Amino acid sequence: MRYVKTLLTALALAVQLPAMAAAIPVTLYKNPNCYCCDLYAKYLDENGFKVDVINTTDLTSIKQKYSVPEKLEGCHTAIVQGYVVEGLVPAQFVQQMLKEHRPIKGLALPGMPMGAPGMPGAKMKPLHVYTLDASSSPVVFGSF
Ligand SMILES: [Cu+2]
Repeated sequence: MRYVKTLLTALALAVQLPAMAAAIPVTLYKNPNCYCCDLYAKYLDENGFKVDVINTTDLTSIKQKYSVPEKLEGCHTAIVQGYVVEGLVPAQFVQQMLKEHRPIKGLALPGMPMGAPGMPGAKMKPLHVYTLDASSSPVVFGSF
């Protein structure tokens, strides 16, 4: 029994260490009353990121500061390696953008659609992640 316990501990460490080493820092600005943002922060933490949550009741000025267009607004705004990640964008798209060093300002998943990371329920239809770019109308970066 003791051996099994030691083995399990060793396995758990082996699984955790690489993920911790590679964790990408994220600063996430959210309203203290929005619960899906907390679940989304937890989701990012479990998917290769290390999230620093900052509660604020003045998200409007954060969105203005990072020039998030009104039609692309989500319930929180996150900053990752100089990119803006607006709303409940799946981790895979954030990782893809970082890996490919995309020449965009960031990504956005507008609103709080069901089935997005941090939101309960099933998707009603495919959800689209848009590029954040002040110069042009939104372009679909990816769908899920
Ligand atoms: Cu939220």
